Amino acid sequence: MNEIKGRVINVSNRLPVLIRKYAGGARLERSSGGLATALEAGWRDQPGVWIGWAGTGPDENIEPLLLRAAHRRSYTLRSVALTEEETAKFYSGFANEIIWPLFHDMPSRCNFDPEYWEIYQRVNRKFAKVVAETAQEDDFIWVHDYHLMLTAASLKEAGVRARMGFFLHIPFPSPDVFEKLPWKKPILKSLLEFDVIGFQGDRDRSNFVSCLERLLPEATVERGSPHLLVGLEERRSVVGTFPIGIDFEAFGRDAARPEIAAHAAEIRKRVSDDVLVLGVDRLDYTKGIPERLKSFRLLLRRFPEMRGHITLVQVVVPSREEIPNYKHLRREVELLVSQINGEYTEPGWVPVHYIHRNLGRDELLAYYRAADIGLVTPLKDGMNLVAKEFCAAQIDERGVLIVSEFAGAGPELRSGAIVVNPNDFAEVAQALYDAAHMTAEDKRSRIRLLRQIVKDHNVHRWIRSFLEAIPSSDRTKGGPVGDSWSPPTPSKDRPGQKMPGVALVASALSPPGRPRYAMGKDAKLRVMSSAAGED
Ligand code: ADQ
Repeated sequence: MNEIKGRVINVSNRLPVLIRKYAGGARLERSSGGLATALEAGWRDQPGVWIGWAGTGPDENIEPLLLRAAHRRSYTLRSVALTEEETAKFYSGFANEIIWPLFHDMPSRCNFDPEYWEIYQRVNRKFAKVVAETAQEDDFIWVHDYHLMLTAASLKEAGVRARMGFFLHIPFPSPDVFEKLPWKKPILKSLLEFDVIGFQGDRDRSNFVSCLERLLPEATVERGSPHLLVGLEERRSVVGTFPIGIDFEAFGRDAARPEIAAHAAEIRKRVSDDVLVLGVDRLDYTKGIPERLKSFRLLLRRFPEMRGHITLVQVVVPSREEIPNYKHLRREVELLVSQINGEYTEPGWVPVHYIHRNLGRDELLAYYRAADIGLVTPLKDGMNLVAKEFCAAQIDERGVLIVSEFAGAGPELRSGAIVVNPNDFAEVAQALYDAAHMTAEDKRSRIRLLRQIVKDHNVHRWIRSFLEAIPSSDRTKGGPVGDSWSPPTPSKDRPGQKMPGVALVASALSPPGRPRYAMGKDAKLRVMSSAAGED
């Protein structure tokens, strides 16, 4: 590992704690979402600093609350205050009305308001200022996610000499989608100011490289081992794939507690003691919740014998409620739930149980343990930690995971999961039917495989592998190759600086075709015709 002599300074839009104001004062809450969950778990015992927004404005004295939050942690917390305008135009605006939909391949949902870009630049400089006040030369600055893609350039302008890395938790889109962004070149160039740039999967890294080829042809790409090395002018960046994981041991250990088992048994008794299907998501249009509900409705239509025997519990945590797209989504989901329940409920059986709130960790674990099928069907997702949490909590080795091919977790877990296209309602309905009829033996062998993968690719390994990719400081300035690097492979066809052609690298990295799943020998398979016209 490249030794970090100083501290690791994590920088993300949100701190792991959120300060929520109410009439009589303010209180601390846990931030929701995958980034906070993963980093909190991975960083639990590590020293360092975490810089981010606590949900508060400039005139609020939150120091005592932050000190209290840091008391139980091994790292300190520093907040970046945002004004109301910045919250609206940087966070809700540029980050969540432009980059979030665009990077999830939904450009028609983007609102390319030029003012958002102005404020995005301003807030990135603001974060960089706080980091510059905190960082020392031998620290490593690790910036997380799409909110902060411009910070490296500002940090350098401020004279910061520490090494810097960036990890994108969400997907990186293909050039045809990315090029719609009016500010595409400054964003690509700013990313190349980081010493390490990390993506969730090969698909994302390959898209990034293809975007460089199309939009910054002057950039050079060399293949190192295991990462790529991208050069622009005098600079070089390591570009790698680092699939994020969870704290497998902690999940498994906590799921095994007797009170969780008792709670899970209670859920099964009250909700369904037959087949219980579980969906857990932030309420976000990328998570494919309406599509999932339509697939479940199709299952009930196509397989009447399943009625009364299969129940979907859909848990959603409220998210980004100030953005219009999210308000519509909530209404759409609630309408679908009530339509399905209105159509199919029978005495003693409600087909969809809908929970709209943040669950505590113990309650979440109890639902994971209670479930027979984990249904994780985002339309697009960087990784999706719910898929991994579900596997880790399956200590009884009886749960089946159905996962979208468009989540980072899809390719990673394909050997044990049923992989589906979330837009193909018939396929998802069939997968549910198959999972419900899978033999105990087949279920056990699949979930064992999955648990092994999730255990091996855990959050600690993710952190280690990212930090190991940090090049020595001379390397980033085009100096000699550092210890952790294999020499780049020169192109035979086109000798010179430029790698086999960026396109060649990109195609070599493309994920293989989607595998079909194999059914257990006793499962009752049915061939379904197209669902056209039914939904
Ligand atoms: P998210 O889009 O937030 O993360 P995900 O990875 O699924 O998505 O993480 C969600 C987290 O929130 C999970 O830890 C889950 O347990 C928790 N959660 C969801 N609903 C909940 C509820 N109702 N109550 C309590 N907890 C709930 C982003 C990217 C992902 C990527 C992560 C980490 O979009 O693709 O996997 O970052 O890199």
